[in-house]
Amino acid sequence: MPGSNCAAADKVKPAASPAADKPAEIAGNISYHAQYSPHFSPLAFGPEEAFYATAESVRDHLIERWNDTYVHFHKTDPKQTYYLSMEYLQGRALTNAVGNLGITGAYAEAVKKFGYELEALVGQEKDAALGNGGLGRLASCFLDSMATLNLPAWGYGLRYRYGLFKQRITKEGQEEIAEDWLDKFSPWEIPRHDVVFPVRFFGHVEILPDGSRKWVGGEVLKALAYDVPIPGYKTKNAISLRLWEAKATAEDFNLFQFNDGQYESSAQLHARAEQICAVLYPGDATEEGKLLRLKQQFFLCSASLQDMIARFKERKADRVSGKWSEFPSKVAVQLNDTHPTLAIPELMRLLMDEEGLGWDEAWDITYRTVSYTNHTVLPEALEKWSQIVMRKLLPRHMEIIEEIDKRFREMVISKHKEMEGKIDSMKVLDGSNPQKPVVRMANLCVVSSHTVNGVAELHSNILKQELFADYVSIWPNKFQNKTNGITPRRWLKFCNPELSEIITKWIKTDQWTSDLDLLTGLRKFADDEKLHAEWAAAKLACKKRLAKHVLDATGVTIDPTSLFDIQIKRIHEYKRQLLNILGAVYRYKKLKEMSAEEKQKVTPRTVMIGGKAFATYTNAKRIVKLVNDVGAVVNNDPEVNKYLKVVFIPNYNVSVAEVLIPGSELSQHISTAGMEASGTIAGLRKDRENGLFKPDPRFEEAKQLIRSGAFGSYNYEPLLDSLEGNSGFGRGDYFLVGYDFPGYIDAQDRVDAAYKDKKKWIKMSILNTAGSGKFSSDRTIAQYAKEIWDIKPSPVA
Ligand code: B1N
Repeated sequence: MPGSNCAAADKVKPAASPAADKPAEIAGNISYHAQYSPHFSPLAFGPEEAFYATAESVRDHLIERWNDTYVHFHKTDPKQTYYLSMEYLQGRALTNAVGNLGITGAYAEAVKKFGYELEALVGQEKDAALGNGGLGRLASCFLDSMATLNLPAWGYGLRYRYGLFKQRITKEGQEEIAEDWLDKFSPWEIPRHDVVFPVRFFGHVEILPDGSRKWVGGEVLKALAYDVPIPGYKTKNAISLRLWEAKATAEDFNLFQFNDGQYESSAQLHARAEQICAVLYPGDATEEGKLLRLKQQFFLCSASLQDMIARFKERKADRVSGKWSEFPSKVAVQLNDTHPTLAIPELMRLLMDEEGLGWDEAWDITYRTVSYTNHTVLPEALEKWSQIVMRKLLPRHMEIIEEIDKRFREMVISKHKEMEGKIDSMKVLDGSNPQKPVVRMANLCVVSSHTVNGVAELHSNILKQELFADYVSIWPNKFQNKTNGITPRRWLKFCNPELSEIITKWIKTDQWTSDLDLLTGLRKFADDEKLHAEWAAAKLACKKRLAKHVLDATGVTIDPTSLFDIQIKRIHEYKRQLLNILGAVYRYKKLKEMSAEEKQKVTPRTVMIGGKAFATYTNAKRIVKLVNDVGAVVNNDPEVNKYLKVVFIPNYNVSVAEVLIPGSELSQHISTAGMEASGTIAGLRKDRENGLFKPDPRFEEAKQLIRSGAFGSYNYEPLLDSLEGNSGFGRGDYFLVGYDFPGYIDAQDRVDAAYKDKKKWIKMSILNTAGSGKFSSDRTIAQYAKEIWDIKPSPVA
């Protein structure tokens, strides 16, 4: 019985080797892990113990494939891509692993022998939340697609001890709690005691007798690899997500000091090593916080590049002594935003100072190896590092960056005289403020990469026409677009089995899971009444599951037949959750003014907003508080709560998204145009500054209701103030909520009307799904492979 004091071995004979398809043998292997990979007392085999033993059993399958894939790549020596990212939002792994391996049914049967449902065990797993939002989840979807497409490709990241914080909602609003995802252990990672590299910080540069330069001194930490096998869907390939952990050595431990009772100073370097991988994003309000983030970035870059070079050498004996010109035809490095930019000077340093190459050869190799993805044009997200800090922490890299900058400027003057006037904005080093000279990381990336890409058609056009326009005249072929995508396995097949089955049934194939364009096959059934009935039933099932989650997480009961309106993403003023909640406030006010008869005609709606606010981002936290306060009033108002509920979904993360997304009917993506796209925004802001903007009375009504105290006495004045006045960042309605409010309300009225026409709504839903094939990350990754990396599928036989 679940949770009883009954050891696994009492029930099932242990078996050391896993058999993929026979539930009895799988159960034996689970039992084996419960006994021989013990982490718990043998007396209990509750859901938690059962989860860990099951995960370890699944891991056996993963390790087999992962080893085979490594050996296969070693023997065939294909060109390999390394994706460098400070973030991966992996979420849970069990459902995905058994799903990709095609052994879900067998494992579900097997765990029944212990009295468990697989879904119940799945819920035991903690999310691996080593990322913030879109950028991190994109990296995780990419890994799934790389493995599925049999591409020789790996991810590199950091093994943060604590993931993104856990969000708790209290009377005060958001509270952050450290997310201890490694509290017990992660069954999916394999510590690689054979993969260790030194990483240096601080120190100085020495000039050797032969004129070469060497970085010495400072402090040296060890980077230890943890491998997370990433299985492809319906393939034998499993690739690696290699996460680095920082360690100090025994030599760094001062036994003398320790014995002398100086416990803290005896283990100083150990403490500093622990800091590096402690958290995902150290608060950067202080100089220490900034330095730590830079250390993290360099740690990732240095360890990963040393590892790539070691593998390059490992694959062919004669590479030990060189053949460096071959490097770019064997290695592609993709920088996920500017966060791993230091890979550029670090590769230069390793090639010159460690391998003895000259500048020109090292530069040619680096340039042909590295490419860079830009994810945003938001000015405050474009990283700039203090030259002073950089020179202190990484003196040799600062020299190399200076040389890159100098050579770039010389190149422009000698080859593109017409661009000379633009050098100041294009160059890498910006010393315009002598007190605070900075390195512009995006410029360093553009200058040093063979390819730069944006992540959506519109965004890439802005890069070419605005942010990086000057570089386009120097390198017309450097800039590309790679429209983002998501993995259809996790985000459709596994999280929405109801809809998946219907799709497979109607298009008569399940191949859409690896060829999402096949969804166009739904189009010809868009008016079929039988499909409509099945489609509606599947959606209702997902909405009921979501309603249960909402009840469990918040205590609020929501009506599964109401329109589920969802906005889930990091809380940010530019993403405009404030526009959404002001819209809900306005809707509430109108409902209050309606007669009972008028209300009968209203489309009942449940507004759900979920997302985490950065711990020090005060206005974002005020928005969280406001959504909760509005919900508390609206949901408890018997006059309106049949027609409107407002719910803040706490602790939005990947596994919560897996419940929310299938149940969503209206997905709100209402960021200010121009924050991720172009347009006439500058003109609109000018209008405000000149007093030409006239706010819509409905906008004033909504704000007034909040000011009246209808949602409690919390001081929302600073938040509402940000929507008023005429100028300044964060004031003067910089994100144009007031400007878009009337259009937004009108659009929501059209949504209400459309939802009433059930037939039309379902048809739209079917056609949207049918047209979503392009947004598979398989398509995205296939394009990266062909158009940027020049790598080819290499399936394990
Ligand atoms: O990257 C996603 C896009 O879909 C989103 O539109 C974009 O906002 C997001 C600094 C970022 N851009 N920039 C970041 C993340 C962490 C950090 O420290 C910037 N995230 C995005 C995937 O392309």
